[in-house]
Amino acid sequence: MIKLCGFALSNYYNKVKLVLLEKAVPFEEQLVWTNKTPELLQHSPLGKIPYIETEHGSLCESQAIVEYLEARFPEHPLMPADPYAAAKLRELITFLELHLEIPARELYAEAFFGGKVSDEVKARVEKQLIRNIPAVLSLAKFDPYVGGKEFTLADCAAVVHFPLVSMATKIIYGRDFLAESPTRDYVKFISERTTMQKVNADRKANQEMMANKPK
Ligand SMILES: N[C@@H](CCC(=O)N[C@@H](CS)C(=O)NCC(=O)O)C(=O)O
Repeated sequence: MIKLCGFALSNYYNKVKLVLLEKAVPFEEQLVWTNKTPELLQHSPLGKIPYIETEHGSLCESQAIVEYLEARFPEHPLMPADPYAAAKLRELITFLELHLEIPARELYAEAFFGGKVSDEVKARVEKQLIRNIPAVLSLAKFDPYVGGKEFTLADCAAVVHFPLVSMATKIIYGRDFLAESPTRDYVKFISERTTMQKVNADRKANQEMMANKPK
């Protein structure tokens, strides 16, 4: 059985978990924090979560994982068969992660974890986000799903990344950079799915556990 390793507060963990739930793939979860233990580094060389364990070995990087799941469990497809349509969704996922979530991630230490981010970093990230957000939104369809008429892997990424970008920019710059976009209604709509309700309930429980975790 697939074992999903990491913690449920993580957006990338939840992207993979949502894919597993949507595809109705049986899986178990193992709580792994990101302390850089030799064991974690063996599965994930940069010590990041999530990773999965399969009967063939482990696999990290959420996009590699979900593409593997999609190929290995063809039931309940989350990607179209048409190569161009599938590539357009991969393009969208790349924009959502490489050009939106990853720049915003530099703010999380201060926005969510009680740390401090320098004014220089804040100014650089602000510039990147102001340039990149219209590009991401130009590719997103919200019709009603982020890539068009069907629920796909792109939704499993978008629904976990948009809220973090909104919250982080609101906290750091006093303004939600996605406020003028359809992302808020979209996240609400996707959050009605029973699969996403489970992801969110587990995330909240993990957040409480993390708050009480010895440092
Ligand atoms: N590109 C990675 C990103 C994963 C990632 O950044 N995970 C975070 C948790 S949300 C993490 O492990 N952070 C700890 C670290 O970077 O040391 C993926 O898609 O899986």
